Amino acid sequence: MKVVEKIEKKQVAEFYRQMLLIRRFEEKAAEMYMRGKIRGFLHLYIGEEAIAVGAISVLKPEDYIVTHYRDHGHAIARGMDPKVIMAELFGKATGSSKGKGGSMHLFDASKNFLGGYAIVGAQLPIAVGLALASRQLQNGRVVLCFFGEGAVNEGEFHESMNLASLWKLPIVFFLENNLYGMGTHIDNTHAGGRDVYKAVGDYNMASHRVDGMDVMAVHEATLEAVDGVRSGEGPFFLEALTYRFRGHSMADPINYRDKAEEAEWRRKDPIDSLKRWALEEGVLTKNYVETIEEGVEKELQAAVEFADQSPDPPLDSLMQDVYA
Ligand SMILES: Cc1ncc(C[n+]2csc(CCOP(=O)(O)OP(=O)(O)O)c2C)c(N)n1
Repeated sequence: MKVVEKIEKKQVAEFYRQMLLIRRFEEKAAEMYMRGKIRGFLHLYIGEEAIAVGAISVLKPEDYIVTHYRDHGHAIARGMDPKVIMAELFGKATGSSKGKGGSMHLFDASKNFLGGYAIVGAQLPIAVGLALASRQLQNGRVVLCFFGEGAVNEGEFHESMNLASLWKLPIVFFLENNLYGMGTHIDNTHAGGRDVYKAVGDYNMASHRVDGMDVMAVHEATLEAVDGVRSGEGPFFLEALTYRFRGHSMADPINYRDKAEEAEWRRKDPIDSLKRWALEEGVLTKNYVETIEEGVEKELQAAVEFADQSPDPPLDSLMQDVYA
């Protein structure tokens, strides 16, 4: 665990609470999917929690977040209510998009959490547009845009890097490199090798790689990146190395990965690592950790009950909020 000097105990406890909330939320979601309560696509973020929590902790409320379809972690770290997210997954009228968006399209304008995009790389030009608006309006807002390594071979990735750098836009591009795009390893898809963060040097953009399993390291790296971006230095590219512990989606039996590789990454579990470190170093007491864990369980129980008891969207809302 990276030792970050200025971090307070309160912040460490909050990192632990949020990461655990995301992990348990998704375990519950997987269970509800198996029971047929959640249908359609469900992509779990389990294993990658340190990134959403470490990075989003740095933002101000007025900053924007745009992300991909593996979005539950980002939404929870941004403070969206797990009840409302679970209801959205259940397709209920009380969900964040009245049950019409589902898992891949979480959205909350009041928190400047602007989605949840299912098309790989589609969030990048949207994020660049938001950053351009921030610069034109001079409102000091920074955009944090998450994507996977599958997006870096898309044309719009390169267009986005180019314009963001050319126009010195206030945006942090955050690559969550979990090594696999669906069933394919990065070595079989990316000609530029494993050091993706170095490639944006060609766009004259500052970049850095961080351990995506270490919430403290992610927090510190994002803090530096956001500070520079906010002060007008232009965009920053951060790459975090991570691993999704589950399949690409609930439908993926993961028969393309080496079990020894999986076991090695599981040993780096970001939640276990933080807990072990915090207890060993006396940053948090066992009692306090247990109180956090109980709180998370209660919150999730309430979320599932809320989603289950909420009404379906009424039939006459079928054509509402539909743009054609
Ligand atoms: C433009 C486009 N091409 C293909 C797909 C199908 N698809 C969905 S997810 C995915 C893999 C993306 O992998 P990555 O960006 O590494 O993110 P991860 O799922 O690993 O978080 C693909 C190919 C899509 N949704 N959009």
